[in-house]
Amino acid sequence: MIYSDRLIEKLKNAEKVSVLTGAGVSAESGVPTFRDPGGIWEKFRPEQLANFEAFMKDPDFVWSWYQHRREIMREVKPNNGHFALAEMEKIFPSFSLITQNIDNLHYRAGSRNITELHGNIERNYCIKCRTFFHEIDIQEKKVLKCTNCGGLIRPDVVWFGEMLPVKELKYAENAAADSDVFFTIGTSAEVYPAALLPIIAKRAGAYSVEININPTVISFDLDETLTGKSAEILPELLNKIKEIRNN
Ligand code: BJW
Ligand code: ZN
Repeated sequence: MIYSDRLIEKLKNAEKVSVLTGAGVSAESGVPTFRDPGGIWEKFRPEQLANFEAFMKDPDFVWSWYQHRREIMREVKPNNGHFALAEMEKIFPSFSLITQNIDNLHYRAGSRNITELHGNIERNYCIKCRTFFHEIDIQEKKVLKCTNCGGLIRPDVVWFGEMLPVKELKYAENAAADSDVFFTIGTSAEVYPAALLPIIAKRAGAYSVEININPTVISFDLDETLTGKSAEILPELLNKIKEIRNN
């Protein structure tokens, strides 16, 4: 990993650190990303499946796709990138982990101050009466109906055209604007409004760092890019942080 002296200096003194994660942090756990070659969206564009109209048109199809992903997400384990972020939470006085992921892997790795911008695949709710259902039978390939009112049950995730959860987005925007260092990790930064967070942080004066295997549309707007796999870079960075903050 190649990093600047400036980043080390910033991390040595940082009190408030925030992180935005995307599908790339879970890639090495075996969760397919959205927009990389071989990702789940190769056959379907994200907009085709992750929207309410698609669900209403063919609920069984969209539901079975989420069930398939639930199976993957339950089988996989957090990787060293998730674990390193959980450790960092204990080091900095303020540490906000903002994620676009719905896969629970940050929580399973031990992170606690997590803000989920796009929901969580384990939560589901009835589109008619809004009753929540947490334990959904993983074998069930067909869409389930609400036991209260018979309405369709959908995953509690944010589809295109839907508002992000208001409290979570507000928290994320405030955290971004109030950070000494802001990391953008494993996201293509193509989906809004999450993609604005690194820009908000940068404009508010945070030292803004990207960790990704490839350049993204925002790379040039940020202060520094660490190129490589997050499950490799984050543990190295954690070791460095431990070293410099003990001195
Ligand atoms: C590695 C790696 C390794 C690989 N190590 N890196 C402004 C401008 C233009 C459009 C809009 C705008 N504002 C809103 C919009 C519309 C839309 C939008 O953004 N469209 C764009 C496509 C242009 N946004 C919305 O609709 C949002 N809602 C909204 O704005 O509401 C307000 C509103 C509503 C109604 C009327 C008016 C206003 C909602 C967006 C919801 C996104 N939902 C999804 C699905 C969630 C559920 C599910 O999972 O099924 O969220 S789409 C999908 O994309 C998912 C992800 O969270 C999200 C981001 O993807 P991510 O994580 O970045 O993944 P990838 O695959 O894109 O990138 C992976 C990256 O990792 C790559 O860069 C790799 O290189 C890297 N990588 N391996 C490190 N090992
Ligand atoms: Zn109902």
